[in-house]
Amino acid sequence: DRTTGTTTGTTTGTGRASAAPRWTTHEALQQWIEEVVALTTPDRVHVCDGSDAEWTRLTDELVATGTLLRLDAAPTSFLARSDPDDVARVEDRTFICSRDPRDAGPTNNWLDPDEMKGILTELYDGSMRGRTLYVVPFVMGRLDAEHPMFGVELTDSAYVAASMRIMTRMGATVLRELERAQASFVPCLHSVGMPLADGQSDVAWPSNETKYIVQFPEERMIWSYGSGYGGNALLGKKCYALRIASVMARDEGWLAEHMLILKLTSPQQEVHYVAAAFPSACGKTNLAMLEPTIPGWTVETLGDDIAWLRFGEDGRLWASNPEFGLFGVAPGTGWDTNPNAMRTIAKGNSLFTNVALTDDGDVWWEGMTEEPPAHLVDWRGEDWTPDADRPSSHPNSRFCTPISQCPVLAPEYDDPRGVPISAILFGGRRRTTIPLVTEARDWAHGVFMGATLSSETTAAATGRTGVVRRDPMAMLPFIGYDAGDYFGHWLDVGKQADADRLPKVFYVNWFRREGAAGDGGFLWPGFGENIRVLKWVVDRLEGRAAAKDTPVGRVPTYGAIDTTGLDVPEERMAAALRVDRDEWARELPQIQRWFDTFGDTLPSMLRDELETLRARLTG
Ligand code: GTP
Ligand code: SPV
Ligand code: MN
Repeated sequence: DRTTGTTTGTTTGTGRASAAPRWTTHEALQQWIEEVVALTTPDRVHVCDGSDAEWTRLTDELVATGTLLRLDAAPTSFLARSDPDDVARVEDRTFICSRDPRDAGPTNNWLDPDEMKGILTELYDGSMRGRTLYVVPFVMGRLDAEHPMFGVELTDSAYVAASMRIMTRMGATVLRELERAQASFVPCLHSVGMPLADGQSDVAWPSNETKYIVQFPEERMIWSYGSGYGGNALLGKKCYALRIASVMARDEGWLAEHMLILKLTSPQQEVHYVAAAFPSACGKTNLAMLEPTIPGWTVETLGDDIAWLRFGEDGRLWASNPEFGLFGVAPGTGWDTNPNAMRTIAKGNSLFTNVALTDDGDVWWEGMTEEPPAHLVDWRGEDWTPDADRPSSHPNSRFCTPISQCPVLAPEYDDPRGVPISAILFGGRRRTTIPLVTEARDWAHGVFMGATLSSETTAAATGRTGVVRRDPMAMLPFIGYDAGDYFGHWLDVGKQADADRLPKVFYVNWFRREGAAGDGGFLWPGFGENIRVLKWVVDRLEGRAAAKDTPVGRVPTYGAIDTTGLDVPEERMAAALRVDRDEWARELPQIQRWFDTFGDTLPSMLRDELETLRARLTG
């Protein structure tokens, strides 16, 4: 067939002049594939059509090579164990290679684009030897969008090709549309960086110690090398839909954000759509699929990780989820915390990575059930029993599953217009200081809340965990340009609409703990009980809930959060909602230092907000 073949004999000699196989009638794509083939010298090229037969072939091959293990208890799902050194996003190896270093800003790693291309071209030279190059034509968002957002990933990882089928709309229909329109696309080049010599047998998880995750914002191009894991390798996700898309959004007047989208229906049948930005592994998937604990409320899911927000003709911000699947944190996901995620993966067709294997051929991870099984094979492939002093699953182990299997998927997920957003929540993981919920006074104050958002680091990225860092709009690792300019863009977005059409902004913290140092247990039960906070948010939108003005914003008055049937004593509730002047006095210099890392790109409006906060706290 035209889409599969050996490249032998076509990559030597004079490049295009030789009889290169015709992979596509898309001229630029054909030429790019030829260039990559010539550079990386794969043994075969396969253009993915996205069919069921292809999925079967890919997963069969991955089982044969030992990358995947078919689950006896769930035969349409598979387990992968990664190399122990390739388990999360590598932020210190992630670069924004803008022409001018100033355009990468103080929060990104930068290298001159030509220099970076030199380094990577050397690494890519022959890097696919012995492997298949998969061509994955995909679209972020819908193919019937006004301007479909095309990408093509060239990867030497079958695991990545299979995962891309879950996470994006991809395959023959996308390629046909690309060809018909000769449309432009974001080129995404990916190699695990482990060529195979003649006769050399493969390992289960090929990768390279040297890793580079590189965005070229002006060229709208992505080059990734050395890692096969998650956001490092599934290039439609963080690299395209956030880093590159945030640059497009800046230029075109919209927003590409690290946000879940949910639909909330009140007992009075009022419908509100909420978007929420929490840093990695801080509760987006859980909130997006929340099962309410109070009667009459319904939550439906539209997205759990990425939202693209554009203004509608009505002057409101409309959000859509450009993804097609869920790539969720496994540990902590259980029938009591996130039953809808459990129901989603129970339907099969899922790839699990770095979780434990049960004796009857199913997956298990910490938090799935209260009691662990008596015996497991852990994520490294070693025997594990409950008395082991290490977790059975890696803290950043993941399930990758089609979003269409989510039993509470909102029908609007399939609406190309998206949904009009009533409220934006910012949230982080903070043991102290940040109240359970705070309402911003206005858009500028909301942008200040987002710009100063802070959270304890998690296992979603390599490096130390539990360290408080500023994570503006939960986008620190994903802003594709200068973060000061990004704040300015957020403020500009607010100027594009009437104030009463803009979403109201709230700041939430499910993770505040007992004790002055925040070293006790969680003050707030979280998970399904978070509906009580969402209820307060809706009641604020509808003008029926009480709030008191504090130096940091509006917090619920005593009793304004519905605690009916909830076993949280009054003092605990008060502690969760408390605005503590001493804690905030310690927060101020941290915010000041954060703002000082920006030069003149920090909008003066945000400095003004900081001075207002300072004055309110000391006044
Ligand atoms: P990414 O996919 O990395 O962007 O993460 P995410 O924001 O979708 O995080 P997710 O919902 O997967 O949650 C990550 C961890 O936070 C899990 O271990 C959850 O158990 C825990 N978590 C989520 N919601 C709550 C909550 O309301 N309270 C508490 N205490 N923990 C929560
Ligand atoms: C995150 O880290 O925010 C994720 C997982 O959603 S990854 O796709 O690896 O970026
Ligand atoms: Mn994420």
